[in-house]
Order: sequence, then C-alpha cells, then structure tokens
Amino acid sequence: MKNKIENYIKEVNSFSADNLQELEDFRVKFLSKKGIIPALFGEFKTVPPEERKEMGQLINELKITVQKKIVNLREKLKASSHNEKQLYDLTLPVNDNLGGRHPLSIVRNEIIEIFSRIGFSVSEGPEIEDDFHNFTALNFPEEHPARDMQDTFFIEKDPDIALRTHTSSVQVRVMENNQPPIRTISPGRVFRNEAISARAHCIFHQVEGLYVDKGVSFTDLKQTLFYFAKELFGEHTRIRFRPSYFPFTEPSAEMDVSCNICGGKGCNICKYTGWVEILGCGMVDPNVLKACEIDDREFTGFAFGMGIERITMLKYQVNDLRLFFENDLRFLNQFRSSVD
Ligand code: 2NL
Repeated sequence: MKNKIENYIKEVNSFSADNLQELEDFRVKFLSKKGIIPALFGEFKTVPPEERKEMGQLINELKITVQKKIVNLREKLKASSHNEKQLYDLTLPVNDNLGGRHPLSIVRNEIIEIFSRIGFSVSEGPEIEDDFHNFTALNFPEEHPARDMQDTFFIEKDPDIALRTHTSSVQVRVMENNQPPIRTISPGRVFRNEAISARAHCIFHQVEGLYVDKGVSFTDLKQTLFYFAKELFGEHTRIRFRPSYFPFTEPSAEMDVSCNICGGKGCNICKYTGWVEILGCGMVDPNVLKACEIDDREFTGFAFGMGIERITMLKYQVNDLRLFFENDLRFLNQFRSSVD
C-alpha cells in the first residue's frame, strides 16, 4: 500500500492539464466519492495498527498534494486564457477605419482657406456674450425682437448675458482691440431659440467676415464675394445681389449664386429659379464703427455672414439639417474620404 500511495504522489506531482476539462477529470479521479483517495481511506481500515500512523500521514500527503495541484493548475489555466485574448496579430494589415472630418468642418475649413488666400485672418471669441458685444455695438435698437427671450438663450438677466446669436460679436472685439486695416473672418457656433426642424436648428455654425480700411467700397465687397463664390462653387458660378436689411449694415444685401446643381437652368434645389441664396452682407453701419472706437469719417468697411449648414447642404445636396447633429455613421461615412 505504501508503494501504491508513493506512486500516486509521483503521478500527481508530474501531472499537468491543458484545459479545465482535463483538470476536472483529474479531480474526479482522486477526490470524488468513488475516487482514489476515499478508496484509500477505505483500505486504511485494514492496515495493521503499527503501520497506521505512517499510512495515515501518506494518504493525507497525497490528498494535500492533489488539492494544491488543482488550485495551482486552475490559476495557470485562467491566466493563459486571459493572455490569449490579449494576443495581437501584429502581422495583420492595419485597420483603415480611421474616421474623418465632419462635413461642416470640411466646408468651414474650405471657406477659411479661400479667405486666407486673400489676406483675411481668423478670429475667435467667447460663445457666452454680454449684451454690448452681441447687440448694442451692432446697432440693434433697444426693442429689437432678437433681444427677446423667444429668440435668444439668456443665461443671466441684468446685466444680460446670453449665448451669442452670431459671430459678429467676435468682430466687435477685434475692432475694439485693433485699428484698421482689419481683414478677418470669424467661424464659430451660434445659438438661437428656435424649434428644431429640417431647415432650422437652435445651434448652427457661421462664418462672418469683416474688412475695414480707408476707402473700402461696395465694389470691394462685390469683387471679394464673387471671388469667394467662384472658389467655393466653381469658376462658372455667377452671383447677384438683392437689397436687404440688417441693423449692423447699410446698405445691406443678400447674395445668391447661380444654382450649382442645374447651372441655372432650374431644378428643385433652386425651386426652378436658377439661383440659391448663400449669404447676407453690406457696408458696416457707421454706428457700429463708432461703438468700437473706430473713426467713421476716416474708415469704411464691408461685412458678410453665412451659415455653414446651408452652404454644406447646397454643396453636398443634404436635405435635412438635423443629419449634421445626429452623428449617424451611415451619413458621416459618406464624407470620410474627403480631404480638408
Ligand atoms: C446672415 C447675415 C451678416 C454681417 C453679418 C457684420 C459684422 C460686423 C459689422 C457689420 Cl462686426 N456686419 N456682419 C453683416 C451682414 C450680414 O450676416 O445672413 N448671416 C447668416
């Protein structure tokens, strides 16, 4: 019996399992009710008294060896299955799913690029603005509807602090801090208290432009924006101006480009007019220059503002503005290969 037990101990010591099933079979073989160790304890009853002490110790040694072996192997098997999950095959080709620019960023960058080629700098400013920079300096009358809760998101009242409704507020800051010549564009997010629909959103993106110097005229405005339209929509693009009104410009106009889809022949994008509106513009109102401490007898300027969503919709024929904000990959992936 002594020999038999010693052989079992050797067997257990040299045992190793490749998986949990093999380990379980091992446990059953030794420890289950009908296993080797209970059988040895059964045999123990027949051992003569003078050998009992030694046999008892040997069987216990076997039992402990088996138990330790099981704990040990279980730990090892767990660790190695964990390692397997973390093994990377470094010979595989790299994943090319790298994401890409958002369509609004692509178009914004393109607009910035066009204006920087003709000497415009880029200026940025706070999204939370005071009343002076968002309204008063821009010649909004005291009772103008844009100053109303219904149109603007106010954060505090008295003094009024609100989310900016246009990036003109950035240009007011540029004029306050710099004397002409000033040539700058300000891209950024703006906020208006509007119901969300296919054509309107409470957050959208703008690029505004401002040029102030001695002798800046409406001709400069027209030529600059004509150049811009041709660069953005193609060299055959034509432009036209319609009179309009903004508190901060006088005279004011809206600019249309010949429809980039049908080339002006008429389609459902341009509603069969051949023209699509892309921006508002005008000569900076002298009151705005004065509010920013620029001498309105010495300097004149032009300014313009456009919605990036609107231009992106025209350029890529997107028919619902909400798509820009939903982050649906089926939509965004269509722009992935575009360079900015
Ligand atoms: C539009 C129209 C416009 C301006 C923005 C501007 C800025 C200063 C002074 C005067 Cl600091 N004007 N910006 C001028 C005319 C139109 O935006 O439809 N935007 C989406």
